[in-house]
Amino acid sequence: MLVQTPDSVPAERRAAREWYRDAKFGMFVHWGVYSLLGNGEWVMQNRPIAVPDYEWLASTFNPTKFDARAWVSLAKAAGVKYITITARHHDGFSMFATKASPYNIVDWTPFKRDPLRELADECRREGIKLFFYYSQLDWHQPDYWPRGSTGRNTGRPDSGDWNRYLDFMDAQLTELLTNYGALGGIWFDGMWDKPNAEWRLSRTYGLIHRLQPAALIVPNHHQAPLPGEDAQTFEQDLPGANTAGFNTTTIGGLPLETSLTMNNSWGFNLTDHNYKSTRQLIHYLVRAAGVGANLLLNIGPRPDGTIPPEAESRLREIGTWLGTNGATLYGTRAGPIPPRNWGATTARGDTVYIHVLDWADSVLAIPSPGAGKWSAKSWPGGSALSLTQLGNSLSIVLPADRDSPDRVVMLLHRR
Ligand code: JFZ
Repeated sequence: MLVQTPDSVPAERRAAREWYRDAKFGMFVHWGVYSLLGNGEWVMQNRPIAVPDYEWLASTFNPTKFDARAWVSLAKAAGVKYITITARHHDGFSMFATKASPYNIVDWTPFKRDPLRELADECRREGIKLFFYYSQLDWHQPDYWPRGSTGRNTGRPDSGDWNRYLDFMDAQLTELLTNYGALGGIWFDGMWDKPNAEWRLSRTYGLIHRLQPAALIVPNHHQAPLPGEDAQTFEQDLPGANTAGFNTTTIGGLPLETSLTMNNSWGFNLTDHNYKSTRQLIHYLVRAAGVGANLLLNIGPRPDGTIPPEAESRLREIGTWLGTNGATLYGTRAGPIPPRNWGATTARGDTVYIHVLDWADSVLAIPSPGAGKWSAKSWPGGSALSLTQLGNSLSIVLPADRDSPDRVVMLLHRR
């Protein structure tokens, strides 16, 4: 078993963790064979679809309009610092060139291209970090045996070799960490399917850290972090909240990330137009930063490789907003005032940013973030705002624009 004390994390990875804490905003991409059916990434399990039928479907996957440059240029316009994309989801289909199984986009489909290679090259050119989502759960491989709580209705034999399955995963991870340049890291998901299985985590994590000492391991198991892991993730909820029922752990000292769907689906859903508004998404991003967490905001590209217009327009609008307000989020840490109904706070050095998200009035009273005298300026613009200090609280006359998604106040120590 790997024993991890803070000192045993090498300098490269400590630096990568700080980079990741600064990043604040990532783009999550769920894209695969399932996108063809327009009913989310769980369609194989939910319908259910037997392995031979799904294999035929995979043989038709031909996303001729996929354009890595368009995707990465959208990511840049949105203001994200990294992309996390499904290299292999629970359906077991590899969206990359792999020698470990013919069931992959290059060998199995008329497309024959490796979209992850194209994306990795483009991300490197544009300074966006790339993370690979990798499912530990598999609904296709016979060796994923004994089965867990899902994947029982795909017509596989009741036998398999678990260790061979784990070797298969290690072989694929070796390819992902060898053939695509420096990665941001690996985003693991699916262990929850067999919580009591021997996942050989220390061996797999050791392999990853050996191949790329700066790659982060981001697990989506929603348990307390295990040795070798670099972040704590939350899903469909802010750290500290648990409306979706996924987030039952307490927040520890590792970097935090929360993933979110823009509508109600991860993988492409043809009829789900229930998108959150740009304003709601900005609020989520700000509230995540207010607890020190990154927002990993999902898109589900269509099977032809294009991105749904509702998702694209929202990403561009968030990016425009970040163009003006990004300095109050990127590189900050959770602010001194914990989340409030009215909003959230972030901080960089001595500067505190008060993000007023839901407050109808023109004056806001808050606890003083620290001893001494404070002054307030509006962001952007930097014009002085009237501030009255009364004991341990500050009353601030807010920037006038009440319709803005976030009235940002910059608080500075008065000298
Ligand atoms: C998982 C996947 O099953 C899903 O398809 C999607 O990729 C999402 C981002 O991650 O969903 C999860 C993962 C973990 C839990 C619940 C749903 N959990 O631990 O409760």
